[in-house]
Amino acid sequence: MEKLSPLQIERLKYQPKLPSSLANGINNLEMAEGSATQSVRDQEQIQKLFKNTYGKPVVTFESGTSSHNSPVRNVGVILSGGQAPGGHNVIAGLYDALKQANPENKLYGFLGGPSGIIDGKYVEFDDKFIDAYRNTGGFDIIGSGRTKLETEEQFQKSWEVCKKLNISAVVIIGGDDSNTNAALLAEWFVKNNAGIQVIGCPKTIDGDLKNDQIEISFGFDTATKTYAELIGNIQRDANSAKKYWHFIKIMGRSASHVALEAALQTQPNITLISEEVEQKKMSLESIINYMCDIIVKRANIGKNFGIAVIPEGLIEFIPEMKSMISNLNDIMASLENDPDFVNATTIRDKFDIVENRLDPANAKVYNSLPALIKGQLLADRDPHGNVQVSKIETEKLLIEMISTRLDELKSQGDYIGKFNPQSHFFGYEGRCAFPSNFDADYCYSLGFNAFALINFGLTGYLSSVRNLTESADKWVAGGVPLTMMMNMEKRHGEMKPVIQKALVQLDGPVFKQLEQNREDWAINDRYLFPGAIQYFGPSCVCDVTTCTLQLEKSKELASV
Ligand code: FBP
Repeated sequence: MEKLSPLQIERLKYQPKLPSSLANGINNLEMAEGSATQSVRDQEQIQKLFKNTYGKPVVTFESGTSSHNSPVRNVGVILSGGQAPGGHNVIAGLYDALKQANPENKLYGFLGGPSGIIDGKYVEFDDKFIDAYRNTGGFDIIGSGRTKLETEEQFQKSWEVCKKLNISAVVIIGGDDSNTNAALLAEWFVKNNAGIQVIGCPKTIDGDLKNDQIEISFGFDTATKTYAELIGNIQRDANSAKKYWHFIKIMGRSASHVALEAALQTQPNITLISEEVEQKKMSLESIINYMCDIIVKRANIGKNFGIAVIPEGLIEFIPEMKSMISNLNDIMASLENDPDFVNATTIRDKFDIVENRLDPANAKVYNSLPALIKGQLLADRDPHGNVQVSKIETEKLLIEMISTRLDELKSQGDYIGKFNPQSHFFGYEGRCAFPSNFDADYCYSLGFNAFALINFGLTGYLSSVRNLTESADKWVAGGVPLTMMMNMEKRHGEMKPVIQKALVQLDGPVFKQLEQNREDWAINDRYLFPGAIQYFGPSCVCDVTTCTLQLEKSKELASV
C-alpha cells in the first residue's frame, strides 16, 4: 500500500463544508433568475460572437421543499492552466453531487488539460479513485495543460469524443483564458445543436478572475498564505542576521494581487505593485531610485538588510518595457511559422531576426537590458501569446541595477552602507500546497454547485459561490454567464473575445492599506510572521481568509 504522511491521512478524512442551500441536497434546489446581463465592454461585438449564449441572467440557488428526479447524465471534467490548491476538491464536489443526484451518473476526467477532450484521453472516476485525492493539493488526479480550445477542428473533435462517451456536460476548471475557452465551446455546442452543456469553475492563484459576481478564484487563499509563511520566515532570518537584502519575486502573472496580499500578511520594507507603476508611468530608473532611497535611508540608521517584494508581472507594467514587449510579442507571433526563427538555436540568432523589425525606441530599451533578461524575453510565448513572466528574473534585474546605482551613490559619498542582496522566486512552492480549510470548502462547493448548474440545464456559466467572508453555511451558490465578464483584447496580434482580468484597484481598500502603511514599514521594521497554514485548531487561526477578501467585502458592506 502507498505510504502517506500523517497530514495526508488526516486531510483525507476532512469533510468540506457546503453552503446550506447545497447541503440540503442536490435534488432539493430551486433556482432564482436575475435579469438579462451584458458583457463588461464591447457589448455589440461580444453579442455578435456569442449569439446563443449572450445576455443570460445571473442565477442563485436556494433550498427547495420538493425533491426532483434527476435524469442519468455523463459529465466530463478538465483541469486547465496552472495548478491551484483545491482543484481535486472541485472534482470531488462535482463527483459527490453527480452521484447524489443519480447513482447511475458517470464522471469522466480528461487527461492533461483541454487536449484530453480533443484527443479522447480520459479516465472514469469511481469512489476509490476520488477518495484518494480529497483535500489534497495539486492537479495530479488527471493532470492539466494550456492547450487553447478555439478552432473549429478542436471543437468538432471534442464533440466526437463526448458523443462516444455519451457526455452531455463538460466542466472546465480554469482561469480567465481557460474560461474564455469554456465560453467559446459552450457557444459552439449550442450553435451546432450538440446538446452538450459547458460550465466553468474560477481557478487561479493569481486572484485576477474576479468581478462583481465572483469574489475570488480558488487557490489564491492557500497560495498567498504559503508565500506569506515563506516571506515571514525570511524576515526572521534577515532580522536575525541583519546582513542581507532579500529580493523576493512572487508569482501572479499579470495582476499584483498575490504580492499585495502576501505583503499585507507580512509587512515587508518594500512592496512594488505593478498597477501603480503603470498608472504613475514609473520608468525602470524611477523604480530603482525609489528602492535605492529606502536602502540608503535604512543604511543611514545601521540597517543593511531588508525585504523587497516584487510582483511577477512587474516588467510588463513598466511603460517602456510594456511597449517593447508588446512590439516583441507581435513580431514573434508573425514569426511563428518562420523556419529561420523557429530553428534559430541561440538568442543572438533569434535577436538578429527580430532586431530590424523592432521600432527603434523599443530596440534601444531592449539593448539596454542585461544579457540574461534579453534572452529570457525571447523565450517561447505561452499558448495564449503571453510572455512567460515566471521565467523572467526581474528580481535579478533589479538587484543588478540597484547595485550599479548604489556604487554611484557611494562614489559621491551619498551611501555609506553595504549591499548584500539575495534573490528568491516564490511561485511553484504555493500552487500545490494542501488547500487551506477555506480553499478546501470553497472548491468542494464550486464543484458541487457546477453540477447544480448542469442539473438545471444551463450552459456557458461560471460556477459562483459568494458571501465568502461569512461561515460556509451562509455562502450563496449560483451561476454567472461567462459572456458577462468578456471584452475584446489583442491576442497573437488579433482582437479576440476574452474574459477581462481584474487588476489591483489603486483606489480600492486593499491597495490603500499598503499605501497608508508603507512608509512606516520601509524604515521601522513591522514584520509579521504568519507561520504555516494550520488545518486543525482554533477557528481564528484555521478558517480566516485573506486580507484582500476581508477588505474588499468590508468596503462592499460599507457602501450598502
Ligand atoms: P493560471 O492563470 O493558468 O492559473 O496560471 C497562473 C500561473 O501560476 C502564473 O502565476 C504563472 O505566471 C504561470 O501560471 C506559470 O505558468 P507555468 O506553470 O506554465 O510555468
